[in-house]
Amino acid sequence: MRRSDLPAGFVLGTATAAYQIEGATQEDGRGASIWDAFARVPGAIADGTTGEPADDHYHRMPEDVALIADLGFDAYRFSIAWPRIQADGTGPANPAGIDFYRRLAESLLERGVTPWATLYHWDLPQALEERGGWLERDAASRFADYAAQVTDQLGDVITDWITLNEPWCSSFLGYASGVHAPGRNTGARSAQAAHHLLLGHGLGLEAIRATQPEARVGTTLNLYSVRPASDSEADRDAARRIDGLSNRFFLDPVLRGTYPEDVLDDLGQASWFAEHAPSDDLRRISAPIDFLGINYYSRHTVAAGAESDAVDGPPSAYPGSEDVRFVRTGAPVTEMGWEIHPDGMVDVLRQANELAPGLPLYITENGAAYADQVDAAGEIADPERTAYLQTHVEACRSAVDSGLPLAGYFIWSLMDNFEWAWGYSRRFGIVHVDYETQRRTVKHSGRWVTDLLRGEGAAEAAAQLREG
Ligand code: IFM
Repeated sequence: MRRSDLPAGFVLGTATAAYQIEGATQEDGRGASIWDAFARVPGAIADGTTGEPADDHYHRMPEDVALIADLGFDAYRFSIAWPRIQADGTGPANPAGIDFYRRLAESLLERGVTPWATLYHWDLPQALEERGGWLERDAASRFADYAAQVTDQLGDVITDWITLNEPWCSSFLGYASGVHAPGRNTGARSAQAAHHLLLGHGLGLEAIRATQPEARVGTTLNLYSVRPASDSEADRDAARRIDGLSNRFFLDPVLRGTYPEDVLDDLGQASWFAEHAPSDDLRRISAPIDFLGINYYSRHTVAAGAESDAVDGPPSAYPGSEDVRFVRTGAPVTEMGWEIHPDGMVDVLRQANELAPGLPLYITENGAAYADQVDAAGEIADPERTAYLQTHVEACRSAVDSGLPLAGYFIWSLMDNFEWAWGYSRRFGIVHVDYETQRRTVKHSGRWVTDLLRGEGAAEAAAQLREG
């Protein structure tokens, strides 16, 4: 696989998110987010850690930008921490918060790397959660106000904007299973949070178009390739439900301006949506976007029948569809237990393209967690991650060759970081972070990426340069 196998102009980038890397959670006027509060709840995070200091990126940003540029990436997708801009989710933008992201964007541009900014990667200001969070319609208006201020003040240095990252996680992991912040168990009401998030996308999009007409704006959904474990009617219905809640419940409103009725029925939410999600909301949610971002990691194989550990585990993230099992197929999995299935990436790209033919698509996240070991020489050999990335880049090529409008691919993640409910116990980076010293070391997968981006031997030459 060579870079020249992909079309000219195909964007190759890497991604992170604010809470996962920045640290400095109480500096320069940053307010508390739902993740600051949730991480302090005993038992919420597997290893008992928080996003402090994470990768200390807030203080090491210049070094990290140099790393991104040296690795050879075209683009860097980061997120803006809402509580750095508005400590309590309202009011004028905090100049120190704006200044940090301006310096980040300018440093990237100086090194020839295009900044891509996500406005909401899960860090809702805690003050807004205390007013009901995403279960309240007002959160959407607050988000639009925040988006308008950020794009107004940073629109001269950032052109590519993503409104939301993975609203499925924010709504169903945050408000149904509660394994993510804010850790609430509201059952099918979590679908109302999803509507308010999507409305936030629609209102935010309008606000960005008004402040920065030349911006390229999209949103990012986490999509799964879903298939039934057998051809039985019950298993096919299970697949319909999981495809419905994970994929169609977000794709349809954004790309077609409708909610899938079967999913509203599964959720028992048809009457709430009839009353509270008027056609005007859907008109805004489905306003034209410049691209769709897709985060793809894995395939789900599902069967009828409840999970055996459902009684002891957290409430389902699939309210109304609790009678569905996620089947282990025996195919290789990453340390997250996620099945590796590169062809599924082409499936989800095709699914999106069928709804909006020709709309540019970007894989805004793809990557793998493995239990990396640092050897005696300080090297991190991670052949499984390299194979994962290589097969998914090859899947990009297949997608392009089959005529799908895939325009770019971002690796999750630049460096090891705070993996939400898993804390620091899962490593996704192509750069290793020693959390004791904050030393960054490029893993073998990172060298493979540099060779892909710049040609064979580039990684070795760069390493020699670094060593002086
Ligand atoms: O770390 C997350 C990221 O924040 C959102 N997408 C999935 C990644 C891996 O779980």
